[in-house]
Amino acid sequence: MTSRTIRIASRKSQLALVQTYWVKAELEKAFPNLTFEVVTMETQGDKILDVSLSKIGDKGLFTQELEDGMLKRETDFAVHSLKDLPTNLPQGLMLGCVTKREDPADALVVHAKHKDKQLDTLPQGAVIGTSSLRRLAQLRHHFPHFNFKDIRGNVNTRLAKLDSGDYDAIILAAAGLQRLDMSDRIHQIIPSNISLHAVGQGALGIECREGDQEILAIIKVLEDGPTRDRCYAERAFLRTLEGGCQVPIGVNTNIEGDTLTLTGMVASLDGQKLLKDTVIGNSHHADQIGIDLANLLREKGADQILAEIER
Ligand code: DPM
Repeated sequence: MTSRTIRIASRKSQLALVQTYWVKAELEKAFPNLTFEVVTMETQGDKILDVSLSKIGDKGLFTQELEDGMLKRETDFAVHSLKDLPTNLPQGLMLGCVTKREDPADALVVHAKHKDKQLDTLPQGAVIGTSSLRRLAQLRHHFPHFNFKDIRGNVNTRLAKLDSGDYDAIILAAAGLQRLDMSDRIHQIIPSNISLHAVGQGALGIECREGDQEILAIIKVLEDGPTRDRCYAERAFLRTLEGGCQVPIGVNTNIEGDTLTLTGMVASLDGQKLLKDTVIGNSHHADQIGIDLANLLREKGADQILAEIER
């Protein structure tokens, strides 16, 4: 095996660094003779903070600069939050590893003055911060009396905006808060019957050059089979619906033995239309399960809903 230094590409946010250094530490344990180095980069998504996520578009917003570096051989692999990784990757790159997933659910984080409240008891007109169209559509569907307001920035920035009184509550991924050691900020885990999570949420995706067997053999030791199968089904569902990371599409998966259950939903931005269905199949055919569910929702009108949003 190689004696050179293996370079790991990462974004600079605190969450990205926690995730990347976890991967580095695990690989150092597994391969004590190899040397790893983290190379940090800024992405478009880190730089443009005054524009709503859905308006910037989604083609590799948080990944492209890292991908360019790998293609130029400046780095060897990149660690991403899997939900930020587009379902179609640039030519020459591949998803080489999916790590064990944390809780994929969304979490409600409230301002201190609402510490005795839950989603059902927050007052009429409460200002809820999110820039996820998926969270927006589903919460509007169930709680049309809230006032939804865009919020951008990394997890720490968002928590600071909440604490300063700009919002009554915000919605964040439980996994991000857990990895940042801020589980105490999770006020309520939002049940999946109210908010289906994003494709890949809570798992890390490690991207590398296609066919780089040396790197693949290294990163594969961190792969979690059940998480991989679930996320492959979720990603096939999103890819088939041609949804990027900024569409009101949510999922939930479950795996027991070889049986994989995928639930997915597509909603209109006002939350008025919400299509949801479930496909169950063999986890060895994870992609097909995602494709089948996408086609099922298409028959019910998913394409019209998505086309309206695009306009
Ligand atoms: C993507 C979305 C968001 C991030 C859209 C979505 C949330 C944006 C927002 C694709 N990426 O979820 O529908 O709420 O305004 C992001 C987070 C994590 C990865 C933060 C979060 C950490 C959790 C994980 C931002 N990307 O969702 O609270 O690893 O899944």
